[in-house]
Amino acid sequence: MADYVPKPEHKFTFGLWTVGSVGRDPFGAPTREPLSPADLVYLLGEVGAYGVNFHDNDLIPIDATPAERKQIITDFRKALENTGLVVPMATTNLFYDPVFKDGAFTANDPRVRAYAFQKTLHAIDLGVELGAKIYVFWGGREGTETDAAKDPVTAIKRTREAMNYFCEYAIDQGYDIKFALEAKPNEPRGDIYNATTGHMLAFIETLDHSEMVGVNPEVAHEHMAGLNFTHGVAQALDAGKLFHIDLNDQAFGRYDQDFRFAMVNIKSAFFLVKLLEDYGYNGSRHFDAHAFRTEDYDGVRDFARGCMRSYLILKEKAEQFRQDREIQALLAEINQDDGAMDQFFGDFTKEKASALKAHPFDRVALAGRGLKYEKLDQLVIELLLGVR
Ligand code: GCO
Ligand code: MN
Ligand code: MN
Repeated sequence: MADYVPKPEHKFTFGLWTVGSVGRDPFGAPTREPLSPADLVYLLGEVGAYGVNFHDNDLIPIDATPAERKQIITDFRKALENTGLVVPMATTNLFYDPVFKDGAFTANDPRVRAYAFQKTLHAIDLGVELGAKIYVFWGGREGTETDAAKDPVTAIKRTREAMNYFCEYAIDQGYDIKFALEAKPNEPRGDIYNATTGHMLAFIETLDHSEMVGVNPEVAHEHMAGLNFTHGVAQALDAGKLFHIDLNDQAFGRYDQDFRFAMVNIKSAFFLVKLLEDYGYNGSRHFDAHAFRTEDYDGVRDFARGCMRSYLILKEKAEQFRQDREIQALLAEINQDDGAMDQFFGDFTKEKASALKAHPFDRVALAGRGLKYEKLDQLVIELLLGVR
């Protein structure tokens, strides 16, 4: 049995805002004292993470003086050097400050939109300066509580204009960076545009530089929409668009929980890890979650270690699934193919279509075959429960 120790090749990353969460919620004040960005890097170094990601204002407060900015960056860089952590991803905070109460790129006020562009340009520069190769766009405020207030087509057009602009900016600066769009259906807005990973994938194809833009799907966000996260990720993988991923957990039908990875839905977490490993996803495994409000910083360490450990355990389970003779025999049986139908598939030809139209099928016999999925699924459950 493996020791489940995180290693750099696992590319486990955390945001400053995740382990740095002070336990505030809509009903209660912080339960933990804030730590500096440098201290958070040391904490992540201690638990064995590979990288740290940040929003511009997680690192540099929105009203910091140039001297403060310089000092923070110096301390942060030193912490990175001392711990060996890297910064694979950066992003912009376009949701916290009251100026963004009506959104950033989709705000109705053109001055707010221009300010959001300006803030993003500076934040991209900051991310690149610290080594980020992936830049995430999460439009938490890009939505509305009432469709009386904003034309949804205009909102999409404004988002497109923004993404086209930032792609051109990155090209113009010669930055080695790709953009990853993160969907969420609601929270903090009543409804957020481009609500799911599927929406984002379709939207990306309308961009001028779609090759520079992919997705950053998040477990909790798709679960909030009642969707199968693994299927959304599969679609992104198939499209070559899985640039980043936000791992956490979320009970269906609840508020935005940001729980420790695999804490609630072990089975769907298993199929997700299996998918990522089967298809050789080689981007960051980023945990966008935070410790319970009940915890002190030891609890935060337990939380961070737990995210990575559960991922590695599930990775081992995925390997066990591949090695399990009974499971593999069932899969072989389920997917049996004598090649007799090959003549009808592949590229369309008139002849193939005529032959197919004339072919006799025993529909009743086909329908009558039991597929053994019950047996297969029970084997998966037993594997996950540790009795195989
Ligand atoms: C959320 C989002 C954010 C984003 C982050 C990085 O629900 O608050 O998941 O945590 O991932 O802003 O873009
Ligand atoms: Mn989230
Ligand atoms: Mn996220």
